[in-house]
Amino acid sequence: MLEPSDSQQAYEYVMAAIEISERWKLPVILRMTTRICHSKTVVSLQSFELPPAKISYEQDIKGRVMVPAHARPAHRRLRRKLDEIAQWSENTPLNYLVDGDKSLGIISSGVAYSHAREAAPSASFLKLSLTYPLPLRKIKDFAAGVERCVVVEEGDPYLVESIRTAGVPVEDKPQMYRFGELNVDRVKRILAGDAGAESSPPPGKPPQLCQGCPHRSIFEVLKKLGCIVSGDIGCYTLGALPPMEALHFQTCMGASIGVGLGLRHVFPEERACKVVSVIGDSTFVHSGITGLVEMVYNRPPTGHVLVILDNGTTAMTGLQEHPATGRRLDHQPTQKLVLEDLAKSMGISRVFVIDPVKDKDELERQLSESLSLEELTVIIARRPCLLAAQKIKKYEKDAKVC
Ligand SMILES: Cc1ncc(C[n+]2csc(CCOP(=O)(O)OP(=O)(O)O)c2C)c(N)n1
Ligand code: SF4
Repeated sequence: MLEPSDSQQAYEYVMAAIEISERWKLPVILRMTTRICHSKTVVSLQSFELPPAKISYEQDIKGRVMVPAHARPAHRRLRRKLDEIAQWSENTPLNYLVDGDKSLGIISSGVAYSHAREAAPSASFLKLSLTYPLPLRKIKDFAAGVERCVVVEEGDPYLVESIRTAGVPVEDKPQMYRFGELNVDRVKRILAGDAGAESSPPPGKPPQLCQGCPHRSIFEVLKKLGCIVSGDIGCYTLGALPPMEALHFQTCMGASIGVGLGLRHVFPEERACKVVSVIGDSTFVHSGITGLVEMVYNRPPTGHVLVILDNGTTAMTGLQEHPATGRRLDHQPTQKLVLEDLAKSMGISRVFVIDPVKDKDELERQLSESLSLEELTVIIARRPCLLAAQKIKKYEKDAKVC
């Protein structure tokens, strides 16, 4: 696992991760945390040696098919590789020392390192960028060479626990700093051993659905009908926040259907028939389809209602295309996955396509009727995202010209 501390390292470590991965044939995690992703620092571009354009293929069944007979030796290989990487990590420039005053040594990683450099500019540092497996000899030597050694890491105490387990006495941060992000002031307090109450941060502006977002009218209807809504991840997750508070569950991408079905199965009947699953079009294509198969295969006694919020794009992550838009990521036309045809092909007869803004009354009527029937219903609430609507029109026009 590699942990960058700023934009430059985020850029460079992509290539470092590829090199490690290619050399040891292992997946490498590039651990990006909130502040690294949401900050900007100057980046100097570098010329990297790219791997050969032509990939050669060699058959390696024992390495690529993990039946038990292959998995047992693979486990030994994995441990061997991790030992090798741990040895290599003792000398790689990814883990580096910053000379300073020996009265205070700080072991740090990720964005916490940048905060710590600012909080204690004259201290000695061991900056760990390869944080799994750890260079324990380097860490021991560093800790032995300073009077006081503090581990400054954001979040849960992974580094400090691993280092202490290896028998190296290091200072931890007080428990309160385990929660929330660190910043320069908090790191100063950690170094001062200050566990006193912190002033509360200024209230942030909570995110909201855009004014006029087509998702809004759907949540208004769901709320009006007193639905128990099993939701998913996308712009529409904001339907959970006040004043709407009309989305009641969200677990992981695609879980809305399975969770909704589970509720339908275990709730008493009068409550079960209020459960609705709500999922965005992109999320549905990504990992909701298996849930729809389950809905048909293990049908709850009260049936189920699924609403697919088809705004014609992947709004939350930046308006990307997906298989149900009929365009590839570069917006060029391709075969379109037709959501209503897919649902019908699974044997669901009650499939409706409704514009949730123009035909809001019809949406309410149809939802209300569907909740009263013990059947399987799929409602596709189709209306483009406000931010995507103009672009979609242009892509469609360009496609016609071609
Ligand atoms: C496993 C996983 N991959 C990627 C993401 C990032 N992500 C968040 S929302 C989202 C898709 C949202 O699109 P859609 O469901 O169409 O809803 P919209 O934002 O358009 O309302 C993605 C890919 C994630 N949360 N989880
Ligand atoms: S970006 Fe689109 S989907 Fe997201 S809140 Fe705004 S209008 Fe709604």
